[in-house]
Amino acid sequence: MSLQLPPVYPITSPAVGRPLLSLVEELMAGGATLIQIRDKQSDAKALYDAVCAVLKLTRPRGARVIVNDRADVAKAAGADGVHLGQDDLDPVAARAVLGPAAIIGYSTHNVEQAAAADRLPTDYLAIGPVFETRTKDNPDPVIGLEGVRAARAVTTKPLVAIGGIDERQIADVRAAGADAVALISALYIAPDDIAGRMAALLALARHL
Ligand code: 3NM
Repeated sequence: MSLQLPPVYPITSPAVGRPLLSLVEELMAGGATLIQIRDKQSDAKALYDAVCAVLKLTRPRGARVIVNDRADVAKAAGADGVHLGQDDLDPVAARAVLGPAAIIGYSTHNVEQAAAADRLPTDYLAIGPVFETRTKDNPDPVIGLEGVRAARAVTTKPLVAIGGIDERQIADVRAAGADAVALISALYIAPDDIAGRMAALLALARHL
């Protein structure tokens, strides 16, 4: 059965300046059921320790945890899956590491990559950046809503739109064919009320 994505897929960021565990706690309080741990700075040991601590928090609540980039860390920690970039371990190799039950997500940045990714052992594809983003270093060119539509046309896999998305564009992005929106900065504009923000964005996306 294909993966059922929640309409809002939050990604953590060390830049928020809140401890990771409190961030995850707030995202769950706001209704998050799938959370990606993204930390480009930490080494494997620190990331492993962080993911293990996150899993202790999420397991009793049933939220699933996806580790950005590192299939080895996801496997060792017992996370639910990995989100791979184009320069990470390729999805075939990651599937060999993680086994059939793990969730493997894969970033694509244009229609050619999305079409190629459709044939790989991935559970969902991400497409972006849809809009300008200041969160990612060296982002690929902005693809716009047209890029989301083009990706939708070449894959039946669950599709996550990412990059510069906030409440103003969720409806358009979903209408262009995205099953979910992955968000970073839109979630953390009010660092004291991440739960409230998560809940508001989820309610908005659910009622479209
Ligand atoms: N990946 P924000 S854009 C992590 O294009 C990431 O694949 C992208 O953050 C891609 O919601 C991006 O703050 C940054 O723009 C998303």
